[in-house]
Amino acid sequence: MTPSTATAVARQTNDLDAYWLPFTPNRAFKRAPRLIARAKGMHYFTPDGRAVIDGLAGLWCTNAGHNRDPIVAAIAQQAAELDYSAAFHFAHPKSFELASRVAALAPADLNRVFFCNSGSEAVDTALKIALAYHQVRGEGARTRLIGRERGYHGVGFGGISVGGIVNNRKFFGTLLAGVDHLPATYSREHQAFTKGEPQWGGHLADELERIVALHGASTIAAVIVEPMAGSTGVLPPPKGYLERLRAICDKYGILLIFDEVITGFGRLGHAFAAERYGVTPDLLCFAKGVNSGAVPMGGVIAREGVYNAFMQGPEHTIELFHGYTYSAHPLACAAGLAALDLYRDEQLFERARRLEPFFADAAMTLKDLPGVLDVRTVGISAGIDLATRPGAIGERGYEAMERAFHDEDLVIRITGDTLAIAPPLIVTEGQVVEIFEKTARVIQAVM
Ligand code: PXG
Repeated sequence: MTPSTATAVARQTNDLDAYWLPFTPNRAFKRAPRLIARAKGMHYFTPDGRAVIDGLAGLWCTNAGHNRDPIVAAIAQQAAELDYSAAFHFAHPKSFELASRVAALAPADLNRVFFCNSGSEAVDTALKIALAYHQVRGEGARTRLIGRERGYHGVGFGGISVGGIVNNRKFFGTLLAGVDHLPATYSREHQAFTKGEPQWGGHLADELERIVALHGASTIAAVIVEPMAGSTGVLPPPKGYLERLRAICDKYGILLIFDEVITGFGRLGHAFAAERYGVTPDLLCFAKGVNSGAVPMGGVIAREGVYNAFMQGPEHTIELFHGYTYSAHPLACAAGLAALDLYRDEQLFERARRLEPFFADAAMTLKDLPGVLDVRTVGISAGIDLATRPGAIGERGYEAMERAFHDEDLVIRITGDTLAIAPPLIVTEGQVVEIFEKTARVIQAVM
């Protein structure tokens, strides 16, 4: 290699230009990159060896902590044994094993598991199953989908159509037709500084009655909500809200979909939020925590009756024209089985449930800092609203995230001027205190 080619190669491999980062201001990032080289347990390590505490479990996914030995070993062993086998017309043993284990964690008769590779795909899968379910039962006029303002359901066209975040929608054309939205359940006036489920807001579920009255129940296929809205800043459901949605859906034959991509696998102290709230949806979307974020994976758990509606007709015909090359990928399944073992053996869901009051108290220490407009908590997650700088939405939040990383060795999440904190479920009480003390200093620094 000539010296000049070597320089060119070196420049190429260190060049930040080619990579277009997702959901990131690329130019600002590339001016001051935040690079992560390794991770273990509760910590990331930068290329120069700085330990950074992970206050967000990756992106709400590494619930068992980073680089856990049993998960790493399971992936390595699986890669050596079977890298991939055809997902259509064939299957490998671990796909059945993981489906059974996931179904066993889900409440009631949520016991049929369809695999995909992300939360966005899980949402598209659930919406398609809902539409097809009505079709195969002879109610093909049920095509309307109902989401919610401030909802996040990933970035597929289905997900952004039922989602309620304007920036995720307004650039992308007309989206799916026939979608309506429930109002968001958050009101600072009625709910500020609440630990857990707010008292106010259960009545907002009755807005579904208004939508049914407008369109007619016979045109509505499904309602999709996050039991706790994560992306828009940790919005726990008001008391009674989910129960009322369930009752109205039952009354009109509408399917209820819970998007548990964030709330699944322990975030709220239970395997699923459906268990915490005692409300069983007809379809439940999961991803992220299913294998502690180690390999891309998502899925949908369907109730027995939904699955059975498809199992009609001649046995040689495909019942659902949907699936992905990497549905139930062997590496994702192997990682999933190892993660579920860790959740069970270390009782991480129970641990999260026990830790919740301590976590909530620690979060509320931020309450009286200047510029803090609200602190909300539920399970092992907290949302903190900061006052917006005049004319500069999101600037203070962005600076908080930068300062947290560079000055406090802490990763937090931001959405606008709202901070989110949701560490891995292995977090200790001492680390909870550390995370919120660092966050307090960051908030003071950006005011
Ligand atoms: N549904 C919900 C409820 C989610 O939170 C998705 C679907 C999409 O998942 P995928 O795997 O396609 O990204 C999500 C993802 C955040 C943040 O802090 C949230 C998510 C992802 C990244 C960041 O706002 N949630």
